[in-house]
Amino acid sequence: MRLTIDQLNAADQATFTRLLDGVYEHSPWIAQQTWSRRPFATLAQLKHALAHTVRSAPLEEQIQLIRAHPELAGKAAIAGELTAESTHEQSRAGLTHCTPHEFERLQQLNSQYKDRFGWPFILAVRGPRGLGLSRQDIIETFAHRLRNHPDFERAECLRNIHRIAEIRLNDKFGQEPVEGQRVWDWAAELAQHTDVPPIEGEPFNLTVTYLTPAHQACARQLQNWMHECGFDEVRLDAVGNVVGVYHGLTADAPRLLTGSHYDTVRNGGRYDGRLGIFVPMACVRALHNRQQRLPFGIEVVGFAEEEGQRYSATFLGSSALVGDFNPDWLAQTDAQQISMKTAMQQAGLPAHLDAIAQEKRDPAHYLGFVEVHIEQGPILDSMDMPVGVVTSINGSSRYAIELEGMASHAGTTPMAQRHDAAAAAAELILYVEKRARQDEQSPHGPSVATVGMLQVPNGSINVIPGRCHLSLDLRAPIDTQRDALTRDVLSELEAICHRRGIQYQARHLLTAAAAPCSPRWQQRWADAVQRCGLPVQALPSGAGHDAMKLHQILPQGMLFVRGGNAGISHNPLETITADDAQLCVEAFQNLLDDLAHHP
Ligand code: HGY
Ligand code: MN
Ligand code: MN
Repeated sequence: MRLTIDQLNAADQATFTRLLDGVYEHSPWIAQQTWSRRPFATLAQLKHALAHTVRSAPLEEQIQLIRAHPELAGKAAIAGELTAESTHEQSRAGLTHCTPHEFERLQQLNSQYKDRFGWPFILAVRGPRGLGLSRQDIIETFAHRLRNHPDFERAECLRNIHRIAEIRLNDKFGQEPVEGQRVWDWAAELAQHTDVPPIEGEPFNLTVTYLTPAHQACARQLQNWMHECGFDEVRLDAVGNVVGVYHGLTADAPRLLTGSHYDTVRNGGRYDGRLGIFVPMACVRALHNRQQRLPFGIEVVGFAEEEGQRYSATFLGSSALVGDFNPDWLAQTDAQQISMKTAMQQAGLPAHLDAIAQEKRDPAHYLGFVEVHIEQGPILDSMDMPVGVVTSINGSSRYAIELEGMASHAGTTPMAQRHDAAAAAAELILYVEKRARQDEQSPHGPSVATVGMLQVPNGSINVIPGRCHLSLDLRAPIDTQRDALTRDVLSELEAICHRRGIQYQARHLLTAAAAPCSPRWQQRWADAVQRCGLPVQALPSGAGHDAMKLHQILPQGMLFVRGGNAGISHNPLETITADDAQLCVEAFQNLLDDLAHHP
């Protein structure tokens, strides 16, 4: 008999607790304490309220909750003492059919883990999609998590307990996050295309940079899916953006512009950017299947290049849409000395400026720009909040720094006579970190600064580094703070090089203005999230997004979704759940509905 939210809202505390029996393993106190927060508008709100009860509980109770769970393929399983839910989950994940080697490995991991943390390893074995992890996935995750810091690992166990509870609640309610699973599956399928073929025994490396064969395969795949979803127009534009248009009541009706990028960083995650293409695609698919037209059109753009990996041309795709494509980019060459112009020609693109200039959008034809994106940080995940509304996007500046000292013999050159380029770089790196932290209490929000690339070209173990290359990525919530940070770092670079007798070149790569999100579109996202029954969590974006380019010509608003693994991103561990993807689709549908009724 399926449980309903009305049943729970009408239940007394004892009945409420009984109806939710088994959701949190051997821990009825969570339902008991959450009862007083009813009524719940949606299942999503109930899930968040239950998680909030755990988050507000004393540390000791949280640890007791973790300890209430059985080990994976552990003693309780062997003795047949698992709860019905755990039995179902562990057997569905194949943990009752381990090979002797797998079983042995799991016993070893259980004991190492227990010795290190003092509680059992908790993993939602039904996984982020809900279909179930393989034994290999489980064992690899188990071994990987053994290395975590205890505080991080305790939080990770609680995240997995909430994921287990979420799946158990879905089962009780007979609910399946179908649209979220569709988005999740699109991400999994598109991630099969990568510049770096899988290396035996190595984790899968997702790298899709501008106009490579994998990038072009992604563009074809996105166009095919857009056709299948029922878009009226699908095309590849002059810079490789994939553009899908679903008409409004008329083909020339004003449009909502949305989308995100489909390129990735090297060895990146499968949701960064792409999620923001798939979510509106799923919404268009649902409208098409209902043969429903809105008073406005929906234009979904898969931006071809946002990360600036192959060429230093960050936000290239969205720059074309705002008429800000830098002509110098065409002559830029990649690591193989292939110019962007040549790469475009090889990919069958026009590769000339007037075709690119045609891509500039007339803002008069658009209502605004919205982008759905993973948060790429720990805030939402640390609050058990599935989605959040972005207030502003950090401004950034990027530089490529080349230091030139003097290569000389590591054994004979006295320390006081060295011009060590790497030591100069090290001194700058520590300054960058210290200087960014000075802004931690800034009223506008903190700055962040990163040296993400550091290289001693042709270095040798017994040669003092004569040259050193490094990158600077400096960000702040407002432009004046970003500029002060940049100014200080560059003047410290000057001082360090003067002191050490080092020559340097600082090549400016990018300055992106901070982009405050439009209050109107923040409110639209907030209303959309509230209609999902969730509290509205506003937060700034430390990461840059295509929305900050569209900000130049249109009001923009962003919806963030929490990432698993404490929101890690630009990393293969980047992950989201199908249930959270479902909430993104539902929130987007709420926004479309609101826009249709209150333009
Ligand atoms: O670096 C960024 O902020 C974005 O992921 N390109
Ligand atoms: Mn990114
Ligand atoms: Mn991104």
